[in-house]
Amino acid sequence: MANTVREKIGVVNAKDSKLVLAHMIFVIIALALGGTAGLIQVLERSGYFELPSWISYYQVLTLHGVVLALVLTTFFIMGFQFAAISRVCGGLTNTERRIGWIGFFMYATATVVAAIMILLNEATVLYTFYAPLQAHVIYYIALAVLVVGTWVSATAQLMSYFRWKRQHKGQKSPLLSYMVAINNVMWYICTIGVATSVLFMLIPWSVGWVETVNVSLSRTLFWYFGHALVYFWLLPAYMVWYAVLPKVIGTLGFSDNLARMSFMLFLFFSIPVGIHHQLTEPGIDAFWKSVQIVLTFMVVIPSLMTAFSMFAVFETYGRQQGAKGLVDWFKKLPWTDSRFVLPFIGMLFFIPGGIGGIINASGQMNQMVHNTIWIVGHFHITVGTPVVLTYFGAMMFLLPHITGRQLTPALNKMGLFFAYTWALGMTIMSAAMHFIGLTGAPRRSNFSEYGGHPIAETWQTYQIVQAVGGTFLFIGIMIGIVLFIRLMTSEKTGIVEEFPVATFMDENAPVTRFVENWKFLVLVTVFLVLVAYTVPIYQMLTEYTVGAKGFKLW
Ligand code: HAS
Ligand code: CU
Repeated sequence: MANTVREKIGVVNAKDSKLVLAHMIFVIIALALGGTAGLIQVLERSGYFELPSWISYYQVLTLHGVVLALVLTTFFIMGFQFAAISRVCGGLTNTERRIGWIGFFMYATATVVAAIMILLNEATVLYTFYAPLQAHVIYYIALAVLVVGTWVSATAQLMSYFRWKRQHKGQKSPLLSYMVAINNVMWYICTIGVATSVLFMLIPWSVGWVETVNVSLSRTLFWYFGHALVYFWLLPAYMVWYAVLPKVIGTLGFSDNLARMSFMLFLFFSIPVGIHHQLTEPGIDAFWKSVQIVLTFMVVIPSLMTAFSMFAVFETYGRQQGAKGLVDWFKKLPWTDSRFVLPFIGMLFFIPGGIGGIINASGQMNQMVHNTIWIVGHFHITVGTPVVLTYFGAMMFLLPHITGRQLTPALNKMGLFFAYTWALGMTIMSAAMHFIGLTGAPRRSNFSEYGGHPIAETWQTYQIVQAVGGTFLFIGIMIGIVLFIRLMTSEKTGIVEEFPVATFMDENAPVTRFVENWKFLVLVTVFLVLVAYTVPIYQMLTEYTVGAKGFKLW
């Protein structure tokens, strides 16, 4: 189809589709690799399986974390954001697309190099690469290139957004493009932390130019980035919830303005909260920990706004379908549409996921759960289900859309199976993790009987339950892989699968001005970062300066 026609009916054009597809192929490979690594871990932790001596548990764990939490997410996010921008801003220009390809090649190459270093056992430092664990310098360089690559792609997307704004002076920007812009601006600001740590601390230290590294500082710079990273994962899922799902089920979105407001709050509050990952660490005053705890509770608000909006959309839809009682609307939802069911199951998981997050963030309760497998349970029902099932829900229309194929009834059904198997496996696995975490079972650890300790003995049954859940999950992943391959290769019928984009109940209401005033947005964000981080970082540079030499514990 000629590009102009495709644009008119709101289709990602053929050239942009190639760029998106290149990203999505990495997503599928990452899912296969990471899912296999995950299966190996639950089996090893059950005590009934041991890895051969040439590969260690921690190497597999590093691969699992990096490939799923960093690679799958990054490639999906950048690919989806390109698709979304292209869809709503009338296609990328040649320059924007070229910049997008440069970004893609940077993080694609970096990913391959990083994966090789992990497989060579030169970077068994887990996905958080905490110092003083020390990886090979090539691994750190690969991470730096990966981050810079995402900056390049994000720039192409922002160019597109600002071009649209210039061409449509005085108009409200398309919601999806605004959301992409917010996520990218947040990404620029938060990645400064990890880039600083990698470039100025970890690389010189791993090459041997300096002997020691300031552990507190490097971890603080990591978490300055690391918490915002979890929202970088989450926001594309929220883009789908706010701006795609209402159209999928056939109703209006609740409020365009509310959605923008919630994204603005994410920009403000995603970054100055990283210390909630360091509540048990020395070298940070209790006062600054509590400041960041308060800010963490602020970042819960936009998620509650999102929950409210989604309930409103679903209830309104159900009542349009004739639902009468208090909860009748629930039954009227389109339970046979995988594009709806996948993200919806994600939302259900996010209710306990979010509650768990609030528990983690509550100062004293963090003492109980920190460094236990409860945390692993938490992130499997935040990033591991709400986020990725929403990504896969989007794949159901995106893959056929960009390849010119169709979401056939059979493939749709497979999508439903995929969703339910995942949900079953994840419920079993994450429940077991939460329970034993509460009695102290550690995270980041392979099977151990802890010398026959009576509490450790009570973990054993749950670790087997965990393995059963993980196995179901793995089966779900295999269904997903087959499904995605079929979605990209099924017959071409000439019909373009829709990329649904919602309109809103307040579609014609004027947009609140400051929400798109980027100077104001960046200023507030930087101000909050300075409030939260200036003193703790100053103290690390002047008082808590003791350095550690590198350790290779593998
Ligand atoms: Fe978290 C640790 C606090 C959200 C991911 N988190 C982690 C780690 C990861 C992670 C990966 O304060 C481990 C890092 C590591 O390796 O060490 N987290 C929070 C808080 C939130 C939160 C307060 N986390 C997330 C999200 C993640 C994620 C989102 C990934 C995408 N987290 C923490 C803390 C730690 C932590 C501490 C450190 C712990 C430690 O000690 O190490 C909040 O943002 C949560 C707010 C969410 C809600 C839920 C809203 C619900 C919605 C769904 C509505 C449902 C509908 C359907 C509409 C309040 C939007 C309903 C329909 C029906 C019919 C019922
Ligand atoms: Cu966090």
